[in-house]
Amino acid sequence: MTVEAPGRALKLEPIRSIKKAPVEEFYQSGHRTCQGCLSALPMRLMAKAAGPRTIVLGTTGCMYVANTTYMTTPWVVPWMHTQLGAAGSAAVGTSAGLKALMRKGKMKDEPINVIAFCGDGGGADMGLSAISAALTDIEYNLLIFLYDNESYANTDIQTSGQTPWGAVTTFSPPGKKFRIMQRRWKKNVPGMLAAGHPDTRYVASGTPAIPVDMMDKVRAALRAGGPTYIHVLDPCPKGWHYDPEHSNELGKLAIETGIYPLYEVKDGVLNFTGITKQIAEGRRRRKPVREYLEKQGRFAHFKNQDYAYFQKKVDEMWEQWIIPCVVAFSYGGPINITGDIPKVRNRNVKRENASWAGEPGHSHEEFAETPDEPQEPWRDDNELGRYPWALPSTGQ
Ligand SMILES: Cc1ncc(C[n+]2csc(CCOP(=O)(O)OP(=O)(O)O)c2C)c(N)n1
Ligand code: SF4
Ligand SMILES: [Mg+2]
Repeated sequence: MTVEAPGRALKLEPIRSIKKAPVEEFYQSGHRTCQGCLSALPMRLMAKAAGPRTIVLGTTGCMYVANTTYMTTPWVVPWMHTQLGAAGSAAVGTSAGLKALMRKGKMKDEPINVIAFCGDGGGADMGLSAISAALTDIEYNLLIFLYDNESYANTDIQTSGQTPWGAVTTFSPPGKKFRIMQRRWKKNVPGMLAAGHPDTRYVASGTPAIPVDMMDKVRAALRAGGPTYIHVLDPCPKGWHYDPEHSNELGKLAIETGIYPLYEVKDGVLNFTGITKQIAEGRRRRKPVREYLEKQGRFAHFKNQDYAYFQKKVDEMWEQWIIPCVVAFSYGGPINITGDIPKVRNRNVKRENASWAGEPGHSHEEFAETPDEPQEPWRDDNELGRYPWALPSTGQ
């Protein structure tokens, strides 16, 4: 059953080509983000796609602090800061407030976009429950836009639930005893939110490195009505340790290696988009994850077996998850129900499509046979009894 969200959604047509993107900017110069910051770019693209009838709310983080220094702001549309962790509640409150004012005739009854952005720390960790609650409030039109720079960047790059396995942060420096201090695999937030909120009409993943895809997803979310969610991966030169000129290249490599998939779930139907769609349909091979990881200083301490472990985990996402990279388990079956069994598309991606197949230097099996370190990639002393309980906390 689809319940219409009261209030109209703006009719925003897909952009489809960068040449057809609106020229107006609603997030302008005047911000103080680092050079090459791909968290600022999605703000600009999101505002451009949404247009002038938009209210933006944002939680504490780089996109608050660096955007509101010394009484300056790049926001041309109305913008409000909200607490770290409060994107979901601020979005519901604003949307509910607008509806009430329109119902009482205190303001013109017209469709207005409500977009609440949050970082990975504020959204994927601290504010996850508020986002989840917002995604069940189907009577409100709102978009939660999570910009994921894979750390608590504003407070000097602490580990978040989105920090990749093995990455150096100020909370996870490699040491003499333990080379790998960040041993948690990145939380699958868009997949979790899509799978867990069946009444939400639109959930998508994107990156500003592929701008038209991202802007069209913003428009699709705002058109859909009801509560919606978009997750965007944003390379961060400061936290990921690379020259700012490579931001776009890294965003694209995250997709090409299959580490970060592009997709949208619209009214309960999942579709991969862009490069991810080509990989899922067997028309393109994933690049080895090493091509992405070795360009970033946060992985500079990696040894062969660390690259191999990372590759193995990404291969699992593609080859063992019931919907590759989206739903994080396989199925034990059998099902014995009457009626139509929904088709699960794009599963069982052939192993020949794996990035490293046949390419020397990238097979985790190859390295596993001749390890230059103990088998457990996170350990240097190979004393099983001391992992992981004897370790100090790595943060949060
Ligand atoms: C309740 C609360 N706890 C801690 C802080 C300190 N703080 C401000 S910004 C920030 C980092 C937020 O990380 P993220 O949401 O990922 O945004 P980013 O800085 O990476 O853009 C922290 C911990 C705060 N402002 N409020
Ligand atoms: S620390 Fe990262 S996210 Fe923050 S402003 Fe700099 S590049 Fe952008
Ligand atoms: Mg962050």
